[in-house]
Amino acid sequence: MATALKNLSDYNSDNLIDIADKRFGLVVAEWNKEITDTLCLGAYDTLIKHGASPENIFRNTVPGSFELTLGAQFLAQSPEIDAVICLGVVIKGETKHDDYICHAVAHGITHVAMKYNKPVIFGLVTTNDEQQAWDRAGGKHGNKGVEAAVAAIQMLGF
Ligand code: DLZ
Repeated sequence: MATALKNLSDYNSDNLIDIADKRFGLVVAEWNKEITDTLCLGAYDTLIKHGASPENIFRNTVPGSFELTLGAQFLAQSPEIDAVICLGVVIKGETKHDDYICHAVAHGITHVAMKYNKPVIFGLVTTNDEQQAWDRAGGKHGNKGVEAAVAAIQMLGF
């Protein structure tokens, strides 16, 4: 996770597998859209940088992070998709809604990964405020979308 000492986008690309023939499903929440679009771009650019073909990257949107699980399931059940990357931003509000959403998504996408036996990556930025989210979407803590894409590639090579 992001800390002041570790930039999310620092990673060692030496051992990543060739992903030229791999197909990726991106599920992107529209809530906090400007930030999730930036996460998505980070993930997309990283997949391309490591050899994925644009036609093998399928971007789908869902209304909010809570829907990431079902979106992930729609994609993961397809034999055409090798890995799914879920991207969302949940910002703490006055109530505990963020807790419920984050726990549901963490449980949900873990279940999808186990059910379909393929990588389903948790690219959910969970912060106290909007600035902290931007810090993790191309800001001082890197881009969580980049990290999510690298995690997908690493798991494909597991
Ligand atoms: C309702 C809601 C709230 C309050 N906050 C967020 C948020 O910070 N980030 C996010 O991605 N989605 C939020 N949502 C929407 C829920 O994820 C979901 O889309 C709705 O509750 C409909 O199921």
